[in-house]
Amino acid sequence: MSGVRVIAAAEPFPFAFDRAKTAVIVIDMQRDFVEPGGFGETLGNDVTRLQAIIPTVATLIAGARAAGVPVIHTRECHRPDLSDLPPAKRDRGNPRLRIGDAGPMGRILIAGEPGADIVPELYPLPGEVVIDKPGKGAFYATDLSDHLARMGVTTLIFAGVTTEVCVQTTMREANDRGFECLLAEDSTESYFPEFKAAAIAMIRAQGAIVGWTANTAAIVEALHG
Ligand code: TIU
Repeated sequence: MSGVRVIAAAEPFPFAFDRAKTAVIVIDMQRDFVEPGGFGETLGNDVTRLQAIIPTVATLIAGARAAGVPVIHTRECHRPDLSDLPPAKRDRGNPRLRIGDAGPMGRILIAGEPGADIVPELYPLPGEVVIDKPGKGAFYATDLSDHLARMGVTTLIFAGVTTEVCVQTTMREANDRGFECLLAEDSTESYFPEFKAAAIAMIRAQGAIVGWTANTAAIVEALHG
């Protein structure tokens, strides 16, 4: 279980990590972001781009589970009474439905509603940590730090949506907290391909200023190696 692995093909240079101190964190693979009628679509986005990565994320999750590497899941969602939803977030933009409004998958981005849950293909197993978060970053107003400390995790492998919003925010938060961060390039997606490309470039620029990136197949191979 222990032992250092190396992903030679990682960018901007090979990524070494201890499998025993690593977790995969899957950001916000919720129906509200990837299915029609959810939050993402009400913001005016084409959600089919995000649906396309589900099989690849499933491969990453399966690889982690088979290697005994913990998988952590996050969900961006709010309390039913909206007490954790600042007006600055609710009133932003001009969506067809705002957070808390009733949509075809229940109330938009509200904990416990069908739309706020994780897509069935990537559903957490019993015992896996699931973090409900009111912000874009997964550390803000959550107990994620406590879980990672308890688990002895020092390296995080990132997947999920969207690359430049919740994934990048969480990766930056993790980087500032001292975690080694690797993004699975083909297990993340954005509504805007140019934003995904830019986020990946800025994460690994300046000698991995935020972290590394690698393909899911290379990551899974290293997890098993
Ligand atoms: N999870 C996440 O990225 N939340 C967003 O609102 N993303 C958008 O790109 N809108």
